[in-house]
Amino acid sequence: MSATQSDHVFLSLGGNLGDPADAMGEALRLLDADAGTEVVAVSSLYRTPPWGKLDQPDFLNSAAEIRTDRAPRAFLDLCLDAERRLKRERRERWGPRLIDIDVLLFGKLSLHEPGLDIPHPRMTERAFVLVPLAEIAPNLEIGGKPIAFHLDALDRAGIERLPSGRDWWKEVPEG
Ligand code: PH2
Ligand code: MG
Ligand code: MG
Repeated sequence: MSATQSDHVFLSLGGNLGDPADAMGEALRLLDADAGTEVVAVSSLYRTPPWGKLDQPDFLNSAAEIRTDRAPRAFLDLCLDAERRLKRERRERWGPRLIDIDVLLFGKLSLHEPGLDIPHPRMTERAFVLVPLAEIAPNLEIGGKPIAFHLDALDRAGIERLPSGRDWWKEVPEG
């Protein structure tokens, strides 16, 4: 992919240990600081019941729209670097803290490589992914169908939009 082409990328972020909002905010600021990568829009924060493994704390989730001229693999590496950096820093300073950054969509690309499955194959099954995503991209189509169509099929019980607004990630916590 050429360095001048800029792709719209959608991410899902989440965590349920320590201060996930702080970790997600820092991750988004790290991505935004990359030359050629810009955070275009971020959803509110959502408190979501755990999906899959139920006996764990509630998650905080959000979605973000990113513009990048990085190729998909290079962009994924940037996300993984941010994850690793946060996990490492947190472990050293205040104990474990989890953050997960998943690449949902990368422009209109369809990629199926080790570690890089785009569109994310399970994104339409997860309300904790689609609810925040629909806030920032209400007209998005996934697999040829509107995001609202996919949302209608999901159980959204217990998902709570927090009064964070959409600029929460810009605030650098004190201390
Ligand atoms: N992430 C998981 C497993 N379950 N549940 C919610 N609500 N939110 C998540 O981000 C999440 C989850 C593994 O990545
Ligand atoms: Mg995940
Ligand atoms: Mg992940």
